[in-house]
Amino acid sequence: MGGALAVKTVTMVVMVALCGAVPTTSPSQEELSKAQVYLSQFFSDVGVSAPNSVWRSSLDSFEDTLRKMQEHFGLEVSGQLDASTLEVMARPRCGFTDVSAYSHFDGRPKWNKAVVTYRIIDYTPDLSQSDVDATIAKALKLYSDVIPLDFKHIPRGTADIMITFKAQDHGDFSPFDGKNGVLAHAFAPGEGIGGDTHFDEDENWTLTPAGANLFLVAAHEFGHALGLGHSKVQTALLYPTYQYVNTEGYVLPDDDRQGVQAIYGVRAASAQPTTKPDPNPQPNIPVPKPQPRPEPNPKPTSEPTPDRCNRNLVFDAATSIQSSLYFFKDGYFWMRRSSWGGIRMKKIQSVWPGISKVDAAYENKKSNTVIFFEGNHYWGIRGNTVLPGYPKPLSDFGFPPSVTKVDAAVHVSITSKTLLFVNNRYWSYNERMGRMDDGYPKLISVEFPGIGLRVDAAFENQGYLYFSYGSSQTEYHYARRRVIRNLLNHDWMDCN
Ligand code: TQI
Ligand code: ZN
Ligand code: ZN
Repeated sequence: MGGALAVKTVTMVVMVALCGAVPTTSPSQEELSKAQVYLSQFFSDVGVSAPNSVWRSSLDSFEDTLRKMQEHFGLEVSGQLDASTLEVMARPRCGFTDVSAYSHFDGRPKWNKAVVTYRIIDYTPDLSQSDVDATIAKALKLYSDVIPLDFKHIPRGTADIMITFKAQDHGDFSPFDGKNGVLAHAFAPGEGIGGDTHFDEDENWTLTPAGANLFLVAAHEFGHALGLGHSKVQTALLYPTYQYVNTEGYVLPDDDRQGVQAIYGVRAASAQPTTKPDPNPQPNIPVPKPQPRPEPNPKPTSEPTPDRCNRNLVFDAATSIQSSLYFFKDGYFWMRRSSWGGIRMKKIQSVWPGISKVDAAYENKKSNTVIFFEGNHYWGIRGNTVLPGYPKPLSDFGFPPSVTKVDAAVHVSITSKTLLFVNNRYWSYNERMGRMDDGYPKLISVEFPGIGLRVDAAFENQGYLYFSYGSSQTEYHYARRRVIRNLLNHDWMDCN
């Protein structure tokens, strides 16, 4: 067994914004010690000790760490354990921090076929082609050894899993970021880009503990390409930090095996590899009945697609996502890149399986998260991935039960608040505190005179807010609280 050598943390983003609030209590001795435990768990490495920290009292550093924590959550930076600080500490930590086991993507997308094809479109110069071929095959075999699915290599044409090595922008919505950072990504099972697995060519791909080990990264990505989300078990392959382990005789860790067998079932014993008996006998995972899921891709001919060049175009929703603008309409979206123009249309389901329509959307650039609302629930999205734990009911966001649909949403960067429009009123959500602001809803026409009575899509672009109602739009300067100009939705669509 190889010992764990290099441990490298790769893009672990912790979401803390959308947790429910809990009742407050008054500070006590017990709370003080709980606060100490909390700070040491979550903020121990955040505070930078001053050079003279050796002789500073422990109370000083407690207060300093507390200040960091208060700053992080947008609380008053008092260094004191006040009621609102205790309240935040008592909140459940959301996102990737609460650890228990494997996860699946929302809607549990899977391959509904016994043979999944893959094609290696281009290679990395870091390794020989035959090493890449063998490594990819070996990484896929980890899964086909334990589930009733076979992988077939095809040298040309369209395969289910298209594999590439490319740097930077490579034609999807997630450009790579140069050496380190993101190493690779994979799309959940589905038509088109579904299952495709991209490796960042700017990495130093290796078959050793140094650099990015292609076998381990590919094995992790193929887990995603088969429908696994991240696991909370530290020893799992799908745990979201990279840790080199000996790849010799490597078998799929228990947690990942259970996760993938829960989707596809268990490969019959006769087909199990005979060379290395499984040291951990397989518990009988109940194989779930195939779940009713939306058709992956209904006949393209029967479906009218929205016409972006209609001057009366009404949007369902709009948002920025990184440096692009996304406009949603009838289950489709148009992506407009701010850098080089050009507009592409896609079906929402093809990128974010399980989401058929978007009523409202906003981007929180700080947490690198996009929220989509549909009907009475919402999803958290990062890149092409639906975050675990979604969808959630609108009530989790702090809406009263009377709100069953959000018309539009926009995050205002300068205030870190998100405006959420419902009928003729809007709410304000404090992203730093993770809760709705008091005193809302307010009337749109009173607080934003000139933008109309309602809003059905809103977005921020280049420092301006855009409020769309029907086919028209107002460009608005938030700080100056005034309308700059009126335009049409159509004006964004590069028509004439
Ligand atoms: N790529 C990320 C990953 O595959 C992409 C990603 C971020 C993602 N969030 C996601 C994919 C949520 C699915 C679901 O996790 S990565 C590791 C690990 C990466 C990371 O380049 O950061 C590995 C690739 F686990 F070590 F962090 C491979 Cl093994
Ligand atoms: Zn990609
Ligand atoms: Zn991953």
